[in-house]
Amino acid sequence: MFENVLYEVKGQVGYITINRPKALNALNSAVLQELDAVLDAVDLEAVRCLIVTGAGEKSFVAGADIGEMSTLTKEEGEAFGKKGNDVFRKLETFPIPVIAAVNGFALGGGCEIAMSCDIRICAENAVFGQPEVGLGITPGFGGTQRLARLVSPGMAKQLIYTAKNIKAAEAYRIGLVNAVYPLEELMPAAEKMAAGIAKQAPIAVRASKKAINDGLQVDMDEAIVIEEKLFGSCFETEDQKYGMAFFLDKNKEKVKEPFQNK
Ligand code: DAK
Repeated sequence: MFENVLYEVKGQVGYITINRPKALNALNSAVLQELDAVLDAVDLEAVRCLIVTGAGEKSFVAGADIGEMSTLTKEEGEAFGKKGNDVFRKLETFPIPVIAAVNGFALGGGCEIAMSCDIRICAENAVFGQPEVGLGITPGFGGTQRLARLVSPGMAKQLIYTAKNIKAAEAYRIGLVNAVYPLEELMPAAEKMAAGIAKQAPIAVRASKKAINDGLQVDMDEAIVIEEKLFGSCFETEDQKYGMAFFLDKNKEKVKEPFQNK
């Protein structure tokens, strides 16, 4: 359907591949536009988890497209930033979980798109960083906000102020990624995790994502109310009735059926 962003569904998992390998998958307006359209096209009845990765073996996303950005006026810069921020936020608040499978460079906007996903795993060749201040700009796609929340404010400040890249092992040590794999094992690991998510009760998974995301924006008293409401809503689902009835059924011969997403 598109050339800069590929989308494929296998089973209950959707694969989004940023596909500009000649520019190390740098994000230009066309990529951002296509990513937005791909997210709008995801069939949420059928797909239960997304995996985002980069085409080729060298790069996940090497940042926003510096060539395109270099000539922007203040107004155009704001419009480009908004386009990116809107689509990253769409990814972050997407109803189903999104796993970033980081296969190489994740710099600037690349690190930022990975941080907009729910879960990050990476290959041993991954390199993370926010090099923007070396280009005379601040991180613009949420890097100042998400990195500080994901690692620690002190570590985020160090990475952003020094513009220094880090390798996979350091990204793991500071909690930016959940796991590191040899490159050839990265996609199988992402697929295994996605399949593990897809077989759980989908409405409960979505509600858990919403509870975590929304709860992190407010204080604990409000957050716990958000959880209570989403927890309560699960009791209107057939999947809750089936899941609990299956557990309580003492017939050990019975095989668990897939959840119906109802
Ligand atoms: N943009 C455009 N092209 C890029 C690119 C990028 N970010 N990164 C790589 N490329 C292109 C290279 O220009 C080269 O193209 P050709 O010369 O072959 O035509 C091709 O990809 C291969 O790259 P290299 O030849 O450089 O490959 P190497 O292996 O030698 O080096 C590298 C790989 C990733 C270390 C290097 O390419 C590199 O340093 N790239 C730039 C990384 C970077 O600085 N990324 C951060 C970009 S800044 C905002 C919104 C968003 C942002 C900021 C503000 N607002 C408006 C609010 C975000 C900013 C960023 O992401």
